[in-house]
Amino acid sequence: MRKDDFPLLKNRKIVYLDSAATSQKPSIVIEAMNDFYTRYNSNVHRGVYSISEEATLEYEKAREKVAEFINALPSEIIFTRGTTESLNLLAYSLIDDLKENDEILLSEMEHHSNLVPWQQLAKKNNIKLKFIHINKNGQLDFDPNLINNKTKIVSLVHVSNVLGTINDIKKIAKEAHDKGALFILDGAQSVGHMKIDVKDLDVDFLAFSSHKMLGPMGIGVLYGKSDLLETMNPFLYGGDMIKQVSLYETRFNDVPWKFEAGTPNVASVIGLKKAIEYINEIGIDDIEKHNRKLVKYTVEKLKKLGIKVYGTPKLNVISFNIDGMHPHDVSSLLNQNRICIRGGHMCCMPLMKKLSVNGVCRVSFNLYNEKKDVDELIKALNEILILAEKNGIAV
Ligand code: C6P
Repeated sequence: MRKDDFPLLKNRKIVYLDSAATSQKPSIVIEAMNDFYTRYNSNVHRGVYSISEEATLEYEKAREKVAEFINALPSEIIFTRGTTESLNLLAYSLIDDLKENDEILLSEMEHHSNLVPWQQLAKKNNIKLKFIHINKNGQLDFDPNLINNKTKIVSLVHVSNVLGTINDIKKIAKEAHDKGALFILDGAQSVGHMKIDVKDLDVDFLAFSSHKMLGPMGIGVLYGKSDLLETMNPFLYGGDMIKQVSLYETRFNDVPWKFEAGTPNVASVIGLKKAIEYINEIGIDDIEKHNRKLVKYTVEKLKKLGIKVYGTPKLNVISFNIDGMHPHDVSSLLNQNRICIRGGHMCCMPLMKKLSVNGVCRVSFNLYNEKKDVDELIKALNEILILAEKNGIAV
């Protein structure tokens, strides 16, 4: 699907299978950022001269584009550095709403960025962390009794970056709301890969990163329901997030700017807008279908080779191991065939513990991948298996 739109994939003779870490960027994204720096580079919300007004206009148009993409209002879109910063923003801003013995519900499949910030908050305020376990199919074993009237926050990943599981968010978000808890969604691996409608899912907050959905690095989004953002405290203080400042007092700006202190990453915001336009042009449903087909095809091929696949991957990512071989060794051997995959703990150490492994090998896709890429991977893995057998490594 339109591999030629991605200059890196044309310039380097590689099989790129690490899009869950970061996706490649189409040339229109790169060109839009170049255009900003060569034609109207200036700060936003400050200058009254033409190029600054142009930059502000493009920056705010990008906010509208992001909002439309997830069915939100522009005022509900906060630009951050990425999913990690969006989740940290929440953990800092919500700290005063949590008191001793309140509970936060997470799951065993969370990325460290949806675990460590809550651990820190829990330690500070003596809050209890609880976890939804996963079953042997790699799915959440959700028991509604895990949420009670002490639960203040439920924060879950949408699509696991290890197992490729798609969690039933609507069901758990409803349960959280019925018991008066907030629901936060980590959409790092789902936004840009499947249709996301925050109203339909009824999540209170959604965090995601531009660089995993064909956009530039260094920019991400926090969506929040308007009424919640209005009452929350800012996370960072400084320029642009204020309305009025005296020596001892500050009146904060309106949302979303209240949460965007300092000079933002304007070029990347503009790049993200182009990435969304590109995704819209191809069609999110077609992208999802394409990636699901590739996942199914790959899982079948891996299983035929006798390779252990973890969970029941559905979207974008597949994790596996070759018995007796460290994932880093498998990744290095694949690299000798110009195949790029990720090997290691995937920033999910508790999940690795649950799977009783130190790490996994992970392949992940985006719309530019083809069956041909999978065939090259399978051929190389087959050679690794033969080599392992020759060297007496248990396979
Ligand atoms: N996962 C991976 O290779 P940032 O780094 O802030 O853009 O995204 C953090 C993050 C949060 N949640 C999930 C589910 C994620 O997958 C990630 C990033 C990458 O799996 C890098 S560790």
